[in-house]
Amino acid sequence: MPTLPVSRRTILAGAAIAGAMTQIRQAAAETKEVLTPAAATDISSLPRVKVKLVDPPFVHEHEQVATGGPKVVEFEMTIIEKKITLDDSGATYWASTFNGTVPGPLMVVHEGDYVELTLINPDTNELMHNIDFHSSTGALGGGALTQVNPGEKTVLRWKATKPGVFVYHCAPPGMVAWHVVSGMNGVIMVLPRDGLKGREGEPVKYDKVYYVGEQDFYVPRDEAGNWKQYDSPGESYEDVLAVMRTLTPTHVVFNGAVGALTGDNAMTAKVGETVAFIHGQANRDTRPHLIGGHGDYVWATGKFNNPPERGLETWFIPGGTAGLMVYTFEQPGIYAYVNHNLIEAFELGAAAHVVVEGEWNDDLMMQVLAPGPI
Ligand SMILES: [Cu+2]
Repeated sequence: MPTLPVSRRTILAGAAIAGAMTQIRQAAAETKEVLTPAAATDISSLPRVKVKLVDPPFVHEHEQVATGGPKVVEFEMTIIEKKITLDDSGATYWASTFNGTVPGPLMVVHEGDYVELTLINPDTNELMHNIDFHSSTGALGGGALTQVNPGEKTVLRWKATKPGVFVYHCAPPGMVAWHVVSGMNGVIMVLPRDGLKGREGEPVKYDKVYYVGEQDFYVPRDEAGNWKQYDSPGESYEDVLAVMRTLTPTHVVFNGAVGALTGDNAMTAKVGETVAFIHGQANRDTRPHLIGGHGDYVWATGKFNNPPERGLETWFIPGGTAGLMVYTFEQPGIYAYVNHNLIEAFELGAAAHVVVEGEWNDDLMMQVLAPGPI
């Protein structure tokens, strides 16, 4: 066990976690032994690219079809524990975040690239964190090699061998579920080097891409039914765990808060534009649906070695998975993009808007008679 400063996080880690910690460290040690011979691959000649991550729902600039061979793509993320506001009824939550946002930023690389992540846990934080990439291979997805206490940083490199959109999330021993439902998750997209393809091998290209991270939150209430407030993540831990164990979220939201992607923050598109929607849910099943539109190409479970489904109305994304839908807008208007458990969409918050400009097509739909007296 490492020497940790005595603080609440040590208490949270607790004796119950000691066993798991030992196992993880053994796994890390064994992984190191296994990895050492294979480390012979010389990547020193590969070009290095430094990517500046951007906040969701936006995605950093990237090529859809890769030019040149594999690269080492460098990312940096700082972990920030922060109190966020979930809605306008006063619900707040001590989120743990990658880079300050829920979800964490989307990363894009191509199959065969190396992802090199610098993960920083500033000493202003209270908790230990790490990162498990579902897209990586070995060592608990990197979780066993990236445990950082406040005041530490680490660098992890892994090869992107599986194409698809994949969840990444924090997974500290003994506190995995709590960190994941505290917002500490995101998505990485590993594109095929020659881009996305349909069932017949036709290229699938997008004009723009949006990234929606769906998050279930479990916010404690007091005896009077009011949202409880806390001064730190550690202080909220036991109460939040009690709500988590009911499996009944108080909030299911897109991008960290009710209304984060509606009104002035709505996504936008034009008629004729092809838009890719990446949707991650690190913990709970979901079923995205675009009201008034369709999923032209859908990788519901997000893995590009499988052919996409066509023309879907709703698609199912199991918890712990990211999916990709591509749609060419054919009509202007305000579309709602929702989790089609409509209670979760309209009562708990899982709804976004896409404002689409362009010419109305009467052939696709017209009001033959406006509503009026019978
Ligand atoms: Cu964490």
